Amino acid sequence: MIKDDFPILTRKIHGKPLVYLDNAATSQKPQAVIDALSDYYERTNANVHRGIHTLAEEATRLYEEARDKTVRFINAASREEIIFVRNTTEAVNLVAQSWAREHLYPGDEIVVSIMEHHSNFVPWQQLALDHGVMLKIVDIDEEGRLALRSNAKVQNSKSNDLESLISPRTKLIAVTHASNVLGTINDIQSVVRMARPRGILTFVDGAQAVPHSAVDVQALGIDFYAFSSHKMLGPTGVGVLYGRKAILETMRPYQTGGDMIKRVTIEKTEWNELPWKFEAGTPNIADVIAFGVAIEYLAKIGFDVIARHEQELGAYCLERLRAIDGLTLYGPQEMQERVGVFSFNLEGIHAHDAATVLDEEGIAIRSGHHCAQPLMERLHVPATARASLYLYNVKEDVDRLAQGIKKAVKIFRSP
Ligand code: 7TS
Repeated sequence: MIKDDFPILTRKIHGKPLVYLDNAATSQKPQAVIDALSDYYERTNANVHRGIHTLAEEATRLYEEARDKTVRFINAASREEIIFVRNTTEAVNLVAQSWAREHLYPGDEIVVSIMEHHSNFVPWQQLALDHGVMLKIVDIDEEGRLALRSNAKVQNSKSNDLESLISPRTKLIAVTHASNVLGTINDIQSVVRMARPRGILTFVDGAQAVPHSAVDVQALGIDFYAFSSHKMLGPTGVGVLYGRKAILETMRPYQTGGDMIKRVTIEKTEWNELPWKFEAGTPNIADVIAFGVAIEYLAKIGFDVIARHEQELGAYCLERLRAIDGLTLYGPQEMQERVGVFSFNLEGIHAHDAATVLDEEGIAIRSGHHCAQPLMERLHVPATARASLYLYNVKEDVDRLAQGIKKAVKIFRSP
């Protein structure tokens, strides 16, 4: 059983076996990833890209091998296109600072969607405020799908679909691949088909997509892709920015200092080559290496197996949740259109109260605004409860969730 590879899943919480359903916040780590971290510090620890002693060479090789694994993982064209950062948030900020600041002018436009996590919203909003750039927001339809074209059924306004929002001044479309609240998988190829012929760049937030399915950045035809190691079995503190080489070459690093230079004189500095130009300072060596092990772990199981498991378990979860009286489920109602992220509200019960009852049952879910406040406003709710599945979850976890929710309903609705 996959579960057996994850030591934390044997824990008891309030005397009950842990059911971990907060995978959209962060995933748990298999023993192989945990071992990679301690192995590195026990056997290899040294700084990278400088020393010529054996440990330094070994650390550099392992660190750069993790980059090669990442190249294969998302099918980038070359290792120059893979930049290690701290997380998805930092990847967005890198592009906002290094690309957008230099390439956008007052009156230019950035299009984002209403379902973005704050990570892929606030940096663009702030840039827009500072530079006189306009931020346009694509709406969703009644099932939480991205409104791509004007014939999509948009509740509030028919003109807030992507096609209608694009103008000759649009320079960038930044959208999430999968929503951390609605679970919606967005049709990125259609977005790219609208963007590329018009010379508009695309930035895709892959934080919730990469853990669940094989992503091919070249097939998608996107310009930037960002994701976090910690949501796909790897350690915290590592994120990836994929950028098309031709674009990265036109960008100036926004963090400068050690490791990212070729030559420094008193008067000026020549940048290092890609990808190191964007990796200023000593990187997160141990965690990057362990991230490489997480990629290998996922690849060994295979995304066909992972996706099939999540689709089956997700369909079961949808069915169990829908059967609960007074439960409103957000996002697409068909499992094929979503990842295993289920946000819901229970009539008359605050999401935090539901989550507290579930915690007492040993079940970890998230409640709150999920760092997506514009979306909460759009859904007219202050918060939702959210259960999110991953490859180690099983049917019994979903059964425990359903029982826990029913218990919460009983407690809070009893007269
Ligand atoms: N983008 C999406 C779609 C996300 O779900 C998250 C994190 C991020 C970006 C930011 O990732 P980070 O690694 O930079 O923090 N989402 C969540 C969540 O849904 N609950 O906790 C974190």
